[in-house]
Amino acid sequence: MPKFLRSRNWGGLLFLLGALVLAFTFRPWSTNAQTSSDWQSIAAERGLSEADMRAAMMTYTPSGMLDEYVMFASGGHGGQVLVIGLPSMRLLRTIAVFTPEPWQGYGYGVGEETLAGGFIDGQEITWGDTHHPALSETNGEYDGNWLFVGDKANARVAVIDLRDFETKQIVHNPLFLNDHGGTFVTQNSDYVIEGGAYGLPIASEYAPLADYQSSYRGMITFWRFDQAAGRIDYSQSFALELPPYWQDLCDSGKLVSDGWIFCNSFNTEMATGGIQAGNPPFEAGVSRNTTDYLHVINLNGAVSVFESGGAEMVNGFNLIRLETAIANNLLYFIPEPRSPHGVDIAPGGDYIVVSGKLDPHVTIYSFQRIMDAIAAGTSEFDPFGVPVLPLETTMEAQVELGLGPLHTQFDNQGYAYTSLFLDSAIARWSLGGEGYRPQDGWTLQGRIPVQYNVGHIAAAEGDTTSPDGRFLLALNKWSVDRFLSTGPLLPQNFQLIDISQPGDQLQVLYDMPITAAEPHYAQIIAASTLHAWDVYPEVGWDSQTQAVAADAVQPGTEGVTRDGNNVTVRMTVIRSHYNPEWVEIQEGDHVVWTITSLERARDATHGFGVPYYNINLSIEPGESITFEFDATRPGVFSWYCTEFCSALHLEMMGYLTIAPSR
Ligand code: K7E
Ligand code: CUA
Repeated sequence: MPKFLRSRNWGGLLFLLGALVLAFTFRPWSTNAQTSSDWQSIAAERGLSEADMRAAMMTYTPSGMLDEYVMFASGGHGGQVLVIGLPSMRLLRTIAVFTPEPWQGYGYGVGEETLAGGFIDGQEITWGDTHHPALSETNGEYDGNWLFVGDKANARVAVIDLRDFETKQIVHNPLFLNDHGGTFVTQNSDYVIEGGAYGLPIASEYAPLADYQSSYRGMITFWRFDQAAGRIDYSQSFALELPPYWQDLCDSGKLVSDGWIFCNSFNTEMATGGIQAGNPPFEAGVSRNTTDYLHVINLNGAVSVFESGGAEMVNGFNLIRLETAIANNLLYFIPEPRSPHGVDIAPGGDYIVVSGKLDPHVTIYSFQRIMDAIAAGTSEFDPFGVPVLPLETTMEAQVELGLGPLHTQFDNQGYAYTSLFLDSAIARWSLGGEGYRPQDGWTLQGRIPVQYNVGHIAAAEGDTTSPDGRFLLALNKWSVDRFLSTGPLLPQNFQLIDISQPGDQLQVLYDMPITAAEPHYAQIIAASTLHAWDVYPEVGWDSQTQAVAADAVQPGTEGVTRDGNNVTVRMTVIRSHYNPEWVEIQEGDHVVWTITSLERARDATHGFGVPYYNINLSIEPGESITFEFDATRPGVFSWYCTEFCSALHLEMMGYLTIAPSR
């Protein structure tokens, strides 16, 4: 029998159910009252337990009722972000980030400039691997303004504007070609942090693997975010050179630890693989050591060094060299057991939790103890001269949780939650520190199985200084038998878990298949903090600049004009027609085409799909879009509206005729 059914709260719930049944049964005004036998027979027919019915009541969201939370989940190598409502687990929208996406018109007439910001040395890249989304923060609380997300594949960072849920900027640090520990923000979003991943020669120039120690390096990038502009300021951003260990995940200090960054690492062995040459494979070579290094980085100090000219310009980007970092006390290491993955800062900023994939414990470091150890000095250094602080004096506690601990989240009751990849479970444990649960100490409180092989977990407002508790999401890598088979490629499984009850009472409430590559991480924000626009604020809006476009088309000024081979099309759109409906041009023309939506009604979006020329726009109410193309193929092209916008939507079309040149 599940724990939950034995709990005291079940009695309360039964009472509530009973009361509801009575209320419905005796509603004199009701013409189709539900009886208790209806409830019971439906449950019996479908084989639902009382716990199932509780889960349904906690998640079921009738038509018209809105969700309390919004979750932003990365979309893995689908290169996008998924927006999901909680507790209903309804997919609200996808946000195209690193990958063109036709519904949003992203890469098919709009967003080209944004996507091009992420091309590397002119190389067109049309996919990304989003791992860690980060909501912008003010004073350590999500403020609902911006979302950042990193691309592990190509070491890029994107900025998404949460007024219209669109990607506005993609940046790439030309010194490095992969990342993982990104994105994380400082508590006022001054910096967006992008930690490196696998060791590489700086700027990915050629160096043989035999020269790994001398020529390869690790890296962390601090992207300066300009809140007023809503953009990363490339010139004020800088990177820090690190030894060629594999930096894994990072988290940003907060409150007492504001201004410090923590990254775990692996491969302090500096293994270079080579299974084909008889060497141990990476998986073995990288896990030989019993400890790797927690990186403790003094960001405030690094900013001072950068501002006083301590960075070098390398390949067009500001880089603080490793020697400079060591000389200015910017970098310290602390041993962390074993093959670590995941570093998470407690809500008070006072504890740092590290998991070791091959260690059944989580290790908790105290920020105060780390500061004391730095002040005391050390006589130990890594091979690159980085000071190594002792594990014994900086560690606050270790808690044994189970096999394969990865990632930790926090709630409002002084509990922490850690995913157990190998055990396919979530462990709840108490933070024994002051302000958390000193009465319980640092102890395991309970575990709940999840299906299966959980990676990250995300708690409601979980990365803020004041998490909400209530809900925790398990981002499971494997779904195996949870859903009907759709062939050999299976979805991931998101499971929503109720964490509102104390001790070992935890319940899985909902399973949601995710069919858009592998989400790695998610953040969950109270829906009331978001202030998305219903429609663009004014007619003629340019969503790139978030202001009225200078070239927006005024009604009455529509038409097609020509200057030599350059054709300008000025078009408006409103239900259910385009104006003009004919665009007659010549082969060889270069066309600049602006479409302005005159719509002010919510949800009155129009599309603009043109065959052959690979153009498809989403023109949202008030939006103005300008795109260009070369009329290379003569013929007749019927464009049409791709959104079913009105009863006469099918009539919403027009003809582009391109006469052959002679
Ligand atoms: Cu999948 Cu954070 Cu990239 Cu762990 S990461 S699971
Ligand atoms: Cu406009 Cu359909």
